[in-house]
Amino acid sequence: MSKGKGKTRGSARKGKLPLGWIVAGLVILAGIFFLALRGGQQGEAPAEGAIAMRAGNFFFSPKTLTVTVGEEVVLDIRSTGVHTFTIDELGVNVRFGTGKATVRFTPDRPGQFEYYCAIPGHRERGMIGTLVVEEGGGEGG
Ligand SMILES: [Cu+2]
Repeated sequence: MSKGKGKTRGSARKGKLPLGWIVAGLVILAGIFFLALRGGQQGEAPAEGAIAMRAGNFFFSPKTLTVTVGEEVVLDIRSTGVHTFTIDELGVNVRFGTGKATVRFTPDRPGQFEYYCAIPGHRERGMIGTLVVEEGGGEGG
């Protein structure tokens, strides 16, 4: 049993990245990923899967949303002016002002529903759209 420091595995290293470099690379990648995650949570990035929407005088954009029954809908709204996002049939009615707002709801049935702004006069001027709720888990026919 020799306790020497001599490296006798010379040929084994040939053509391979030293383990140290691999570990360092993974640590750096993990760090970047971690920072990115933190940034997402602390910043104003929308939630995962959120639908970006703009509301203004007098429109919603997009004018058609397609979602799935039973899956939570998260709308990341940027608004100019005071408006609401209202769907009578689904019991959704959220009021917000200029800036950012998040509207969450889960459609419990398929179909087409009208969403609109409930501020007097806005609906008539174009703040209206269509929510299409599709069946989940494949087509029923
Ligand atoms: Cu409005």
